[in-house]
Amino acid sequence: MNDDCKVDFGDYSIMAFEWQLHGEDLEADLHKDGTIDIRDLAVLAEVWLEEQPWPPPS
Ligand SMILES: [Ca+2]
Repeated sequence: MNDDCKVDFGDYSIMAFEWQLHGEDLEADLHKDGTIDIRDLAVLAEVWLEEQPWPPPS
């Protein structure tokens, strides 16, 4: 989320800041539904501490 190609506490803090917010331009809306909730946290947990381009290449 913070564009350093690594999933760590920098990203977690962005999610925590946006937690339970609603909107279209939320950085932490990984499960694209316009809300920051447990589904986005699940996506973050899946890639925790991985280093890769984000979004992943399709
Ligand atoms: Ca979401």
